[in-house]
Amino acid sequence: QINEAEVVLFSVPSYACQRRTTLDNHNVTLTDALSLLAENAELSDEDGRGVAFRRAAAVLKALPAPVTAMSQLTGLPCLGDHSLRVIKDILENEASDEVESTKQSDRFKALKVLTGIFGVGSKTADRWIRDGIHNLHQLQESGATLNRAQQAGLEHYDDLNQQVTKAEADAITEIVQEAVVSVLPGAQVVLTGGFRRGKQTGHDVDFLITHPEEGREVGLMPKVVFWLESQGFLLYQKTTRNSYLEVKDGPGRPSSNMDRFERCLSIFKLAKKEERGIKLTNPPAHRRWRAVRVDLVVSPISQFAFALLGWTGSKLFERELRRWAGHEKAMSLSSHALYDNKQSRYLRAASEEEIFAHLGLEYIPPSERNA
Ligand code: DCP
Ligand code: MG
Repeated sequence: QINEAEVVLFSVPSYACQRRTTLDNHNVTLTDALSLLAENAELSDEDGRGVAFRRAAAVLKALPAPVTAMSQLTGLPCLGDHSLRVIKDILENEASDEVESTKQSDRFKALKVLTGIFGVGSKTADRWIRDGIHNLHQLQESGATLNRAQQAGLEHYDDLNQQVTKAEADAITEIVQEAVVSVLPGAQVVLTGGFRRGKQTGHDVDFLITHPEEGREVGLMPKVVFWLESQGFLLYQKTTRNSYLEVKDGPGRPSSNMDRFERCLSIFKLAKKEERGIKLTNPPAHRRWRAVRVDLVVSPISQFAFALLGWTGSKLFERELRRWAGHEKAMSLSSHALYDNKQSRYLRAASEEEIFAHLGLEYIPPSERNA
């Protein structure tokens, strides 16, 4: 006979955007294992399997206590046979053979090292591995052609694979703010991505820039980039132009999930803390700066709420919002707009709260979007 007082039963709604997921994860061992399998699937171009593992991990992240027995998982959504097997192995044997052997496999290790280069995706890494390239040394010896992004990525490999701290993100925020108001007074800068969700570290720093008067943001990015470049803050940058047009890119023409804002992928040269405020000229032998990945996005104010929601993440939370919109509400959500397929019209919103309301969802603040 089961003593009900001893077994904590959990209940979670099935879409991550219906749940509150803080950074307080009570099941780190399990979610790390499932995330590693997700990463391996994504690196192997098996996105479907990747999403399945990500969803399973996200369900465990939302639980209010550690899982101690398989019986607690009965009735929980998104836990497929494969994920359940991995969880069972870890609960019973403290580790999963599949996870451990994946972690140790030469292919996974090579994919991690090579995609750790900024500008290198899983397809390029896979091609290189087939050519016998498994590490940075072999890549440099191979004579493989690298594009400008990959060259910068290789050059700053160690810095870019070191987590960015909140303090560094704040220092970069000040620089970006100075650049933006210098070239367009009244323009606004918001820190997005993981830092907006309350994370203390991240792989990059993400910013969204707008101006309260529609249209004033046009042409802003090149000016910001020029300002940053002339002050010596950029080690690399590539700007892509805004290509979003409601009529052309509307629901009748669904393109990719990639949004079409004016966007700058960059690598910042950030002075070390003790050096900030001192102008960087010739760095001495022991470097006084580090390279940091920074993404800048410019949005017109009319799309700002959608852009903010779309750039705050987490990636799974975003994916689940779009799936909820499409499957449950017959709506199409992007970082630009929300379209109601039944009413055949766009639903405007001036805040994230309004978008959640349009979607029939309870508002989830950024700190609880860590699915
Ligand atoms: N995003 C997007 N489209 C892209 C890239 C990102 O919509 N092409 C969104 C989803 C992410 C957010 O922007 O949550 C920021 O992207 P990151 O890859 O920087 O993700 P995080 O900031 O969440 O993670 P990290 O802390 O590792 O930087
Ligand atoms: Mg980020």
